Amino acid sequence: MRNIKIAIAGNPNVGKTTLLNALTGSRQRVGNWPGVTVDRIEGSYKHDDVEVDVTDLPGIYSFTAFSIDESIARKYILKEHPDLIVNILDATNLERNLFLTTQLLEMKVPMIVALNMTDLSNTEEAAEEIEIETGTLAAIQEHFNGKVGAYAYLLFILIYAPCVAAIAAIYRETNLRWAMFSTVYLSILAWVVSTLFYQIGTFTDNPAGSAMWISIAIGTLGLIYVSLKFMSRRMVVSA
Ligand SMILES: Nc1nc2c(ncn2[C@@H]2O[C@H](COP(=O)(O)OP(=O)(O)OP(=O)(O)O)[C@@H](O)[C@H]2O)c(=O)[nH]1
Ligand SMILES: [Mg+2]
Repeated sequence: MRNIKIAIAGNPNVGKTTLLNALTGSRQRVGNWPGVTVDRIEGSYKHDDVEVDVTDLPGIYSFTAFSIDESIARKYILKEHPDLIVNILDATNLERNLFLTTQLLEMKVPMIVALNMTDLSNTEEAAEEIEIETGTLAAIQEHFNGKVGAYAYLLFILIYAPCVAAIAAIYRETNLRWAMFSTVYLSILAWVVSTLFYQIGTFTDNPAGSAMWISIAIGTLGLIYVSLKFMSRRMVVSA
């Protein structure tokens, strides 16, 4: 029977032991922190008529500093001559992970580069793109529960109080009362419109709650209408 040796290499905490366990059916310890595997772990499985020995190396960032983990990994690759290296990369941290890949390439051993953690990469990339913490993005996703919430929030932002410069301009062109009125009026209108949008959009999730909020929003709109009518009559009378 033919025998081949595979070494799994990569940064700490990228899923090397998880792959070894999946391939060989062993139950080595995996954990969501770096340095879970500090020694090399071996396992084997059969594929057709080939016996495959898999070695899970300790997680390292490079071969430049001489820590014990790095020397275990380096010695293994240079002395045991694996037939193949499987270099696992954390897809959410490609730049850092690829540094080790360049050093592995220089060792001239056939290599497969495998992208792991691809299920996490969307959130993390999106968070990086708009320069916020991943946790913030997760919180936004949780609180906005989908598209309806996000659109409702957009509506609110679009309508609500004008910025300070615009309020100042209104004040200059008219008077303080009118500036204050438009600020309060637009904020309430923004709340009414976004609430109506959100509650109608998610009505089936909680019909009773939505019906209550829709009535409150329509009631508020009615109240604004009545008070505007009342105020305009008073203005006409006083004029
Ligand atoms: N979300 C996600 N988690 C993964 C994936 N692969 C592994 N994990 C988790 O990532 C953590 C680290 O996995 P390990 O297999 O211990 O990683 P390792 O590379 O052996 O880590 P060290 O031994 O510390 O170098 C564990 O909690 C795994 O369950 C993946 O594709 N997606
Ligand atoms: Mg491990």
